[in-house]
Parts: sequence; C-alpha cells; structure tokens
Amino acid sequence: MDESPLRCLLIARQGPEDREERIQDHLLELAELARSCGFEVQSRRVLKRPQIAPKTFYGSGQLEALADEASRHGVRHLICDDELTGSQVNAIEKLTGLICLDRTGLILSIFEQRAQTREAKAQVELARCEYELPRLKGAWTHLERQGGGVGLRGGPGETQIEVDRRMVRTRISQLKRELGHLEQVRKTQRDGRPKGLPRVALVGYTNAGKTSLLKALTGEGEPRDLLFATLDTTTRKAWLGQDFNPETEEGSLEAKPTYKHCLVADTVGFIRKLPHQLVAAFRSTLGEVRTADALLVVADAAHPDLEDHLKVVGATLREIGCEPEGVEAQPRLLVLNQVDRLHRPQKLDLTKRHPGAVQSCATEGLGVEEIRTWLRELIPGPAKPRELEAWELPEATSAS
Ligand SMILES: Nc1nc2c(ncn2[C@@H]2O[C@H](COP(=O)(O)OP(=O)(O)OP(=O)(O)O)[C@@H](O)[C@H]2O)c(=O)[nH]1
Ligand SMILES: [Mg+2]
Repeated sequence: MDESPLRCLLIARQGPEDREERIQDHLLELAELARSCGFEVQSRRVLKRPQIAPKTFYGSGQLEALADEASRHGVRHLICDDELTGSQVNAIEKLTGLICLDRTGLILSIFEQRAQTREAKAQVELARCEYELPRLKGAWTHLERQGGGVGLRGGPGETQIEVDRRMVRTRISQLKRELGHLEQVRKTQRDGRPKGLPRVALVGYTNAGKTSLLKALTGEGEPRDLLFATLDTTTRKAWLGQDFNPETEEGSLEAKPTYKHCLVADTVGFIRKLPHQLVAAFRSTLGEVRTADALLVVADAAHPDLEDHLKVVGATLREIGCEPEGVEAQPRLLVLNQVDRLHRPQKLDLTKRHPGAVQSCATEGLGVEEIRTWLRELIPGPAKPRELEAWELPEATSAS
C-alpha cells in the first residue's frame, strides 16, 4: 500500500434527529474543504450515534474500526465534521494513533495556507490562537517560531500549561493591537478612495462565483475552483455603462446614469459553521461589507444545497451587523449564479422561489447587464421597500 501522509478519512455523527442525507451532504462539503486544504479523501463515514460519548465523542468501538481501516490504507489523518473539545481530540488521537482535525481546525488550516497580506495573516493567527487556547496540551511550538520575547517562565510553581496559556494570551493581545492599527490604515484608505463613488460588496457562500462576478464586472479577478480561494478583500472599479466589454474597453451609455462607475469589493466567502473565531478576527476585512452602499449576494444556483447556503449567508450577514431591513439596511440584490448548469424547468422554479433575483452565469457574462442596471438605478441610496426572502429572516438561523 503506498503511503500518503495527506490521505484522510472523514467522519460525521448522525444523531437521532438528523437525516442521513443531510449528514452525507455535510460530509461532501467537508471533502471539498479537505481537498482545498491539500488532502486526498480515502473515504467518508456517517457514524450513527444516538448519544455523544463524552470522552471520545464517537465511542471507542467505531473509532477502533476506523483506525484499522486507516492503517490498511496508509491513512494518517482523521477529519471530523463535528466540533470537538481539546480533550476529545486528544482521546481520539490516543485511541486511533491518527492525527485528528475537527471542522474548525480544518478551516483554520485552509485560511493559514491562503493568507497573503499582513492583515490576513494576523487575522488568521488571531483566530488560531483563540481556537487553541482552550485546547492547549503541552508545548506551544507555534509561538516559539514567532520569536518576539514572549514565553519566559513566570514565577515559581507556574506549570508548563500555564506558561503556554500566558504565551498565547500575550500573543492574542499583540495581534489585536496590530489589527487595530491595520484597521485604522484600512479606514484611511477607504476615506482616501475617489470621493462619491458608490461602493458595492460581493458576498456569499464560498465557491459561488464572487470573484468570477468581480471579473465580469471589472475585468479583474482570478476565480479558482477551491473553497476560500479569496481571503483578502480586493476592490476594483466597475463601469456601469451598458454593453461594456472589459476586454476592449468599449461600451455605450444609455440614458444618463448618475454614476458611470462604482467600486466593487470581492470578499472572503461564508460557509456553514464558519468558525466564530474567524468571523471575529475578520471583523475589519468584513467592515468592507458592513459599510458598502449595496450588497450583491452571490449564490451557486446549481448547488443542491442552495437554500441552506442562503440561510447561512443571511445568518452570517446578521452576525457581522448587516440587517436586511430598517434604516441601516443596504440595498441587496440576490444573484443566482451558475445557471448555465441548470435546465429550463429548474430556472423557472428558481424564478418562482426568488422572484427578485438576477439569474447569472458569471463566466459567460450572462445577467451582468441586469446587475449593472440595478446598480445604476439603486446606488447610492436607501434600500427600497421589498418583501424579504425567508433566508434573510432571523428564524432562518440554521447555520449548523
Ligand atoms: N459553470 C459555471 N461556473 C462558474 C460560474 N461562476 C463561477 N464558476 C466557477 O466556479 C468556481 C468558483 O468561482 P469563484 O469566482 O472563484 O468563486 P468565489 O465565490 O470567489 O469562491 P471563494 O473565493 O473560494 O469563496 C470557479 O471554478 C469558476 O470558474 C458560472 O456562472 N458557471
Ligand atoms: Mg473568490
């Protein structure tokens, strides 16, 4: 058996209330996350467990069977869809001899791989520190790599774990200070951008096509078939005239729009159970969304879990302070992207379910003109009264 250090097994618990189909969908998404992190998925397993085993979460019998399977296939990693405590991860690792990652740990690893800018790196490290703090089990090697004068042993009687906790807390304060400073820089940049140009943010579930839409609207952007390809907010200028071809820069303006251009910001995607540490750490980046004059909410219309994705987006938007109604509400347009992957009856069904949405294919430029028209007519300005969709309402908080 050829041994690959990055081969993994994926597991998720099915409780008495859970439909197996739903758990399978969650495992499929976990497989996408694992792939985006560089893993090769050996197999996926739904573990039926009416009750959580407090020590190992999944129970030792099922875990031992998994350990056997893992050793037969040269698998070294076990990735769990459920959120585990630090001591459960330790117990699972001890029992199976595998390296165990939970969903949050996996998402953090992807963010760590993708972070490019100083701000993104600091945001991800802050989230990592917050995540690890309650999970510390020994030496905090991660911080030793930072250098930086932290980590000296304190007074007599301070145990290793206490030293580690103190080191992490010190690092958290350093990072928060650094991020506070970078947030100021970002605000100054925002204030210094061309005055009067409306700002629009692309938001939505990861891999929906936000960057592709940025490209369709502005001619710039590098879409990739990976979860969380985009971490840093990119802002580009879009022409709002009709029939504009970003390749040739030729276009015509019909009527006289108030604005010929707007600024479009591409942002980090959302996902079910987006670690709250990351949402908190990305506060400043997500400030671009909160302060935008309008939101283009992009969704992959061909995804079987479209409606669940929308609920997650609605809940995450509220979590970062974007309410769908009220004086502060921003105009929102739902963009149902990737409709080229749907048949006509499916598109008609979508029209019925989401009558106010634009159906688009960002890669072909379909629907982009409709988006431009909406932008020309609506921004900047208050949100027009409209009937809210179910996914925007607070009851839809099934972000789990
Ligand atoms: N068929 C089809 N594919 C599309 C469409 N829009 C985007 N894609 C593909 O979907 C994948 C993801 O596109 P991105 O634009 O990178 O998606 P994103 O929302 O920016 O993703 P993250 O930044 O990772 O959250 C890429 O492979 C795109 O080529 C579309 O309208 N139709
Ligand atoms: Mg992107």
